Amino acid sequence: MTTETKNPLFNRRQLLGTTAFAAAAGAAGIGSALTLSGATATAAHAEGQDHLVEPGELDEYYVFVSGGQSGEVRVVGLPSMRELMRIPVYNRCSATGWGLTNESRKVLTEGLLPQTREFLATRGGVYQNGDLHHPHPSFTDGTYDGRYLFANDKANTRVCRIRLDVMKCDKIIELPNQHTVHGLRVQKYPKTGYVFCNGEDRVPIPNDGKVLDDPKQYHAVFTAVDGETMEIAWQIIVDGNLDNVDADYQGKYCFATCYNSEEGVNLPEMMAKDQDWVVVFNLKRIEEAVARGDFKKIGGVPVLDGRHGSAYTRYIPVSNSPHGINTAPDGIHVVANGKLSPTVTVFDVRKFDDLFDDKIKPRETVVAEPQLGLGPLHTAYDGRGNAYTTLFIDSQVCKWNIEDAIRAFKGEKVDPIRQKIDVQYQPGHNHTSMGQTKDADGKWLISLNKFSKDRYLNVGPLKPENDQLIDISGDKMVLVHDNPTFAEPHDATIVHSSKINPVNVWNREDVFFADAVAQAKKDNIDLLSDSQVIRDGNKVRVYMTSAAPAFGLESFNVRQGDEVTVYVTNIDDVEDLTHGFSIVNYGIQMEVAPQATASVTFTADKPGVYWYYCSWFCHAMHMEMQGRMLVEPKAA
Ligand code: K7E
Ligand code: CUA
Repeated sequence: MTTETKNPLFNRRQLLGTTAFAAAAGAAGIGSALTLSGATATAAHAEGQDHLVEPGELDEYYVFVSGGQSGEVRVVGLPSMRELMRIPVYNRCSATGWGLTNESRKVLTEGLLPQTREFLATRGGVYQNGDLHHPHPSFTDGTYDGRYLFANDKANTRVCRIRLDVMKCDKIIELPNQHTVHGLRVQKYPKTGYVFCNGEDRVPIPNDGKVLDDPKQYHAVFTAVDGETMEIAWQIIVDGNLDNVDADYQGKYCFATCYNSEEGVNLPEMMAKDQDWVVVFNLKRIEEAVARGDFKKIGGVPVLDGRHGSAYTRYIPVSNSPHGINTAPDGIHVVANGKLSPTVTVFDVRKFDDLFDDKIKPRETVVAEPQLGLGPLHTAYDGRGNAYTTLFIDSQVCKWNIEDAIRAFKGEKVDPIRQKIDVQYQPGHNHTSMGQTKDADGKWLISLNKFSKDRYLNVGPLKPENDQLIDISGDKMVLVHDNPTFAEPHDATIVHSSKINPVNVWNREDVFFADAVAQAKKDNIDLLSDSQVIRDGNKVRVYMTSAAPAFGLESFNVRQGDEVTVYVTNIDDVEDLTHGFSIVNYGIQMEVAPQATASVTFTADKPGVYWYYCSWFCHAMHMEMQGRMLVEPKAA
């Protein structure tokens, strides 16, 4: 091993530098002339669509933004870029009690594999972290249907589902056989349907320590989850590491970018070759194989072999280490983004039938390969035939025309690049309004930038990310707004507000707190009117209502060592009248929204007087909305 391989950062700089330098010569001519300088962009501000949402007015779009390593999803209004809500998923949330309440712990634990449950038994029973990159809403017939949002956890190999009617996560499952989930997208047609989950790292299957430093025996796995049941539909083993994924608009194929075709375990090995590939999955063939039993059952789920030579997959060579892959709203074109190459590769999905019938070679599905600039990572669309690709190294968004890129590929003298705009700085994903559906409307683009550097007041060594709003409704892109964000948006989806219809008040029949309702029924308690303590051996169930400004119980008694479950039901039927329940010095806190029941279980191991109070401001007498838990000492 050389000294260089021991210092991957140094090596990466070197590698990026080399690629960057090589590509710069080619891209510079196109880039500089069309780039709006910072000064020009500011001057052009007035040209942009009005992005200001006046006080009292509502935004036109919801944006579901990933919280990256914070583990949550954020709901943002567009064009104002105001943060509207945070939805805890893989994180713990002090405000809502996510990770503390029985309802959230059920979601966090019921989908874990048995061995993980065992692993977490001495660690509080739940993972404390997650890394949520890709939030994607469910589709029906090529556009959003407002039912669910799905997202990956790169850190602990999980997939979640968020109900968009209540904006709460209702399912989290852990994927067997897989090591990390990175790319996640959903089936667009006829509906979701499948949630496609890219396994990034390669590990032995099973990963039980019998195989260690023998990378030849490592595998990456691609998983299709059934979005309705949140069960694994099937898995398929592939060659290489999977990065990002997308699906077609016909319901026939999905496709993933792959890096590390070398199957190396360090950076120089992973970068050795000039080419990696895009792998295309044939959904019909896979479904038929599952139906006729042509799979191995591993970890309780059907696993197919999709490595080179498989009937279920095709591998299309592209330049080394491609990153994002994005289907255009025309339903025909798919763009794989070069990352280390200054190019993007455009496929025509109509050619995939012939590819699988071996009538054409893999590269014959490529219809364009424009050179855009340095570090192309992700591409978005305006529904008018234009694509917008982030250039990570150049800190730009490049607008280019798909048809012109196809003509140029055929040898015509035409420049597909329409404009480059500077963004601040180093963009990862970018997104257009409704741009990941057939209803792309071409009004707005957000560029999710990894570095903000000097764009905001200095907040110390850790800086915010910078999400920028760009008006794409006219011929020219115009930067209109900077929005700082905390760790760390990767991906987002911009959904027209007409597609989402959340409720204001919980339905008492909701399954989210059905366990509490069932237990109350057994205890002969009417949650909407009764406040009562039920002792059941050393288990104590405390039922109380909350109605501004009072809990149904002024106090309750338990004994030291009791296992106590407190059920709080918010009987206020008023929009936005949320109560909370917090027990001082007991680490207990939960949100109880209108007409919800929330519950929490803990051991009363400290004797004494402990006040509980309402933690969400609800009334002029909110401070007085409190009571006492009296814990009798064991000796007494
Ligand atoms: Cu490009 Cu995880 Cu979608 Cu980050 S990924 S940028
Ligand atoms: Cu109830 Cu504050």
